[in-house]
Amino acid sequence: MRTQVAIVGAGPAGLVLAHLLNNAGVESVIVENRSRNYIQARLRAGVLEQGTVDLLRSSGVGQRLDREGLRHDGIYLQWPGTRQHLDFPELCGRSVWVYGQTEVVKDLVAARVANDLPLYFEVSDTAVHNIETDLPTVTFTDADGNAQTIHCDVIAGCDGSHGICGPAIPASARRTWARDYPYGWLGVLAQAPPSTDELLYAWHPHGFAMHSMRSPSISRLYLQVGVAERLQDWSDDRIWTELTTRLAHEDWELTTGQLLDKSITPMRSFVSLPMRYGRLFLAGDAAHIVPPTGAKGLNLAVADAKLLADAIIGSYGSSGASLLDAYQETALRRVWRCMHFSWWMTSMLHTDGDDPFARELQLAQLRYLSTSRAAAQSLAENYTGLPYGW
Ligand code: FAS
Ligand code: PHB
Repeated sequence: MRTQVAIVGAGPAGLVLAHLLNNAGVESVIVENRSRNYIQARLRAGVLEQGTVDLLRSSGVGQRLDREGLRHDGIYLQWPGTRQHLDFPELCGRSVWVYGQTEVVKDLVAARVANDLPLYFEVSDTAVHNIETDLPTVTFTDADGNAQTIHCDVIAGCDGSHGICGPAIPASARRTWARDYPYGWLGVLAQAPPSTDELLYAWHPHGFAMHSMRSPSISRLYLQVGVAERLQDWSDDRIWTELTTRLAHEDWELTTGQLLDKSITPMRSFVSLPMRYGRLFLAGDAAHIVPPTGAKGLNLAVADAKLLADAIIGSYGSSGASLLDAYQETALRRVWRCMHFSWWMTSMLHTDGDDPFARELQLAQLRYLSTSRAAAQSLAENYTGLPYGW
């Protein structure tokens, strides 16, 4: 088959890219190795930056978000004896929305299917070819076992942190930066009404804990655990007991309930360059990974997709190749800003061994955020998302 843009991966990056291209009349084909049900149920991010919400609305897929999304005007930071609210609109004039990545994916897939646009699920053997020429191709085996070839102008590698597009770039041309953290998150989805109106990030001597949510009846909570921890060692009771301990504050009570899902996610910071090699462009987790503490992963993927969409659309119009040529340099400004913010939030809130000096530094940073408007504004403008093109 022939198209203008072949997109590998139907996560937020691939789906947003395809949607924005379609709105501009640029054709694309998406190939995805999982099923529709799988990608729509895959528990991932929960917070959308103001810019992401504005983009989904302006591009015509924000209707359900407006009905069901929860606008949050701040977060709570907590450490023993203190629970401090940061008021985002007051600090930086922006908010965030709690609307799960699962819901964003559902909305974008529904729009793609409703417009009868090509999206191949459950493919296998995906591979990219001739990426250094003007005639790149993507080959794959479709769900019926048929070998397929897509002839295109551009390939978008939106296949996440375990995809095939990044590795298709010769190792001699690649450079990576990586930091693996000595801890991860044990995440649970609970049939329990949230005990807090806005997200609660808590530093505790036992380790970090966070209270998020998905709806007025579903809570999403996280516990810092060591990298060697195994899920089978964490009974529901042990999880609730530790969450209750780490989130405790004055006469506040944590509402518990049935656990619907639990998983352990490792944490790493990772950047892989180039984000462009010939006619192959990488976006989202295919190029960079951030620890989830700053709620940047999904939003950075969407920002890449918006930037790449504008560049591709421009290349068929008056911009010529200039925006495509500038893609990596422009994307990296936001990537490294989000990389730093995610590392900073993670380092401030997660205990790492029993280093008393490090703990005092963390508590000093938290106290500074609760007493300095300038410090709080810096967190607020990063958490709610810097404007596109920043
Ligand atoms: P994605 O990984 O979402 O999508 C890539 C897609 O490509 C997948 O659907 C995959 O099946 C497909 N694919 C891969 N290889 C392929 C191949 N060879 N052929 C065809 N298709 C292929 N971010 C937050 O902000 N907050 C969080 O709490 C949070 N929690 C996370 C928990 C986990 C377990 C993980 C892995 C990530 C989490 N993230 C979180 C980050 C996450 O939201 C990512 O940043 C986001 O999904 C990035 O979107 P994409 O770049 O589209 O990659
Ligand atoms: C979530 O609700 O899953 C969530 C929210 C904020 C984060 C990370 C995860 O920083």
